[in-house]
Amino acid sequence: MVSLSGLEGSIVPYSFLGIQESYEDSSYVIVGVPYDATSSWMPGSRAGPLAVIEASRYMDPYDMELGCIPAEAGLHTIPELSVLESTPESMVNTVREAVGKVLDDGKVPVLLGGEHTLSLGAVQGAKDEIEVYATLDAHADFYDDYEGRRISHATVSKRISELVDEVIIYGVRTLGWEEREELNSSDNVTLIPLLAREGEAADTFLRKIEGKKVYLSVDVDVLDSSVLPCLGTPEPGGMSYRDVVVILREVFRRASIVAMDFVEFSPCPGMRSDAYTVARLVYKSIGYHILYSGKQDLGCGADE
Ligand SMILES: [Mn+2]
Repeated sequence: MVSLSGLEGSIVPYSFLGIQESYEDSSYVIVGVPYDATSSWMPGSRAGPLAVIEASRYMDPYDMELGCIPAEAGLHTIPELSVLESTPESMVNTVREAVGKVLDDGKVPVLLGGEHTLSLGAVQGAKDEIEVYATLDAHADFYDDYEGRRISHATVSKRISELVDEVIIYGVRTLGWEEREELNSSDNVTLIPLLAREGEAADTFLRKIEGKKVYLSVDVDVLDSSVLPCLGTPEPGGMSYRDVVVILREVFRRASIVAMDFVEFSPCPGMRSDAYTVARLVYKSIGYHILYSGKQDLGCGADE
């Protein structure tokens, strides 16, 4: 019999950042949603959560920009939700229940996709606590139905607009004609194209969320496809990593983020750097949340 007891302490858990605080003592709960059944072009985002978690295990918990260790707020990674074979409707229900439970327990859900559709379930679970659904996305995801589906990665913002008071979509750089028509007849949705005049688009977006309770969805295809090539629906002309981090910091500074997700990352075989980029965005977001929510005093931002 090989004894594993002596190995304790030398085993890095398969959890975000390789850290596994108890659920009870954690402020942030990482929830992987390995689902890509409605992806129209390239499926593969089912492997996103695991790739991001694996890459995150090689990231230093110290955040140089903030001068603190955000992980000290307590990170807990739950097992991936069992949704791989689910219908979109049943995946959405599973996500809704998970997010509702984490919020009821007074913690912040951090979801890793998986396709964008999961945001519908997450918003359902967070509905009573949010005023605004804000998303960074290259796409509007505003079809009323897509390929015969009402619940799909391409209809998710439209479905969410039927649930919440206000939807703000920032970073869009491609739009379907039918989406344009749908947007014109929706009065609670603001679409802010990335190609609006330099600086102006970001200001408009940030003004819109100022002081609000927000569900934040980061579709990582808002990044330029040269920065992050492994995506379900890549689109050139996007943001740099630096652009996104600067915007995210302002988002967390100005709004109260109730829950968040990072979706549509679809790992390419052999490519590791982009999984790490997504992991870094997730951890940056947790750090900014700690800095501006003021719930923990970990010394974040003290040197600034
Ligand atoms: Mn997208």
